Amino acid sequence: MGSRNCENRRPEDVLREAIAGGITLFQFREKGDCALEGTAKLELGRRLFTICREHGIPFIVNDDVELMLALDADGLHIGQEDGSARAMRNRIGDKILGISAHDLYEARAALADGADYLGVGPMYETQTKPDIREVRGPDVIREIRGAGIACPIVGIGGITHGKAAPVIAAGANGIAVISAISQAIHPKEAAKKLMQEVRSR
Ligand code: TZP
Ligand code: MG
Repeated sequence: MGSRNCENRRPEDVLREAIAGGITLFQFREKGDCALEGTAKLELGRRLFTICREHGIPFIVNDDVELMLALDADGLHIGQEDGSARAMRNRIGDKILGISAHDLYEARAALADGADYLGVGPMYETQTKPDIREVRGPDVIREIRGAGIACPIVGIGGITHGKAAPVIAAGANGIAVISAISQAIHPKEAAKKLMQEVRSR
């Protein structure tokens, strides 16, 4: 999540509520129209990182290795269009490296390049990311697991209450969501319900 995903609320408040609702990891993803840049992005990242630290929640930075290193965050997440994964692995040492994968081929390549976990999606249609690839649903995760890949996997994309269980049933360890929590009227309750659905599998 980033500031653009929080409508007219403070991202700090949304994050605090999400943590109170039970999220286990946070990724700072400052993207989209009017996304913060430079010092403003760094400062928001630092404030959100501090909140995560206070609650023992790992803090991952999306697609900005300089920011990740500047904050000394817990890890970096990159997509298929974000440059050489192997080069990123070398730059961040033993920090957590997450890579987005859309199919078995990309999953294998990501692990060969040093990914610690995979974000697989889009599971469902979503308004949050305009340039998503084809929606292939939880079956992609089933296919990746079927090939013997055992690393941590989170499903992502359009996951809302009622749609998390099929993602876990397909073999994911968890789910990554933005709008289902950040745009909820009550982010804490939304996180709690999603967590219950994940844990019920
Ligand atoms: N990558 C694939 S779908 C997506 C990203 C970052 C957006 C996820 O947001 P939402 O609101 O949970 O669909
Ligand atoms: Mg990216």
